[in-house]
Amino acid sequence: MEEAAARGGENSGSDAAVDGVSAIIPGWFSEMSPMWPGEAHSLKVEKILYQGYSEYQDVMVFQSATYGKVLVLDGVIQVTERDECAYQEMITHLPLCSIQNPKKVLVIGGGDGGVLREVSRYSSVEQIDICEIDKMVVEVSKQFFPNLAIGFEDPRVNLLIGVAFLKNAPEGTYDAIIVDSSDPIGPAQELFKKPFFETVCMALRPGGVVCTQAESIWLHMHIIEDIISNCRQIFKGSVKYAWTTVPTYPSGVIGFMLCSTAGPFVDFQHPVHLIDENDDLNKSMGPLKFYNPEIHSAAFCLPSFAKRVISSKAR
Ligand code: SPD
Repeated sequence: MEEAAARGGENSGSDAAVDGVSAIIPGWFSEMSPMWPGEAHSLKVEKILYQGYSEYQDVMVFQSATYGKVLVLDGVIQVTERDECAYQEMITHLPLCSIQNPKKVLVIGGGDGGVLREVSRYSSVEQIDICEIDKMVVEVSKQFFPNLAIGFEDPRVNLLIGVAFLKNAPEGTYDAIIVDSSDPIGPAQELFKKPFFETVCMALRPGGVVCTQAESIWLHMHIIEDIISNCRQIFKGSVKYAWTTVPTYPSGVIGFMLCSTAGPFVDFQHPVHLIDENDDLNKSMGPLKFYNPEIHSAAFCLPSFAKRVISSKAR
């Protein structure tokens, strides 16, 4: 955490200069990582609200000047109050609106509760299991991000802290699995590897769907190519890449890998459940801020440079 605080924050006295350019601005949080070398998006810090070390990672919450409260794990922004909707709504509704009446849903990661909040909108859902490795993330979210952690209040939610859960999940159980992970450095590394996708595939019912965080087309095409190649081997149904805009994530965009198992065909680009302003889904938890059926289909349209790489591999 000292490292993260040194990148910005009110305690930073550093004004290190590289080639005459101020590299670290006191009072700002600058997000640096080998996953996005040579760039750092910065947010002005009003106040650091929490800093702690869990068994797995550094956990920090700060009040930013323009994006509300910000949750940072190991120096990387996970959520800001202002733009979290663009990520949580898309990673949830892209898969769940692609199948009829999802009943059993598993969330892997997602300890802040934002994805649970979105899954809770579905009256067809009977069971929501969430498997999060780090209980500190859950506790910190409950303390500082009530609008995300509200997802834990749904009585259909079963919270499992730890890693073993998925391996023991009975075969063919879930209609949908949502993998809301951090980046593949640190605790989430395994969630980007082939054995993990094999386990996910086993846990899904025929024609079941998975949606997993799949990084940025601007920065991580090599990671995306690896994910697609693994998923093509493992998932015998559809394999598609979609993306959304999240201003506080590196490069301002992030993508999702959507796959279905052998069974009833899933046409991810054309949702079978059309949520609109008057939909029952929206009433109890307030209206959706980002997702709609048009943006669902548009999310699968890729810029040419990415289409050349991804469309040749996806199906
Ligand atoms: N580069 C950061 C990617 C973070 C993705 N996961 C965010 C978790 C939000 N529930």
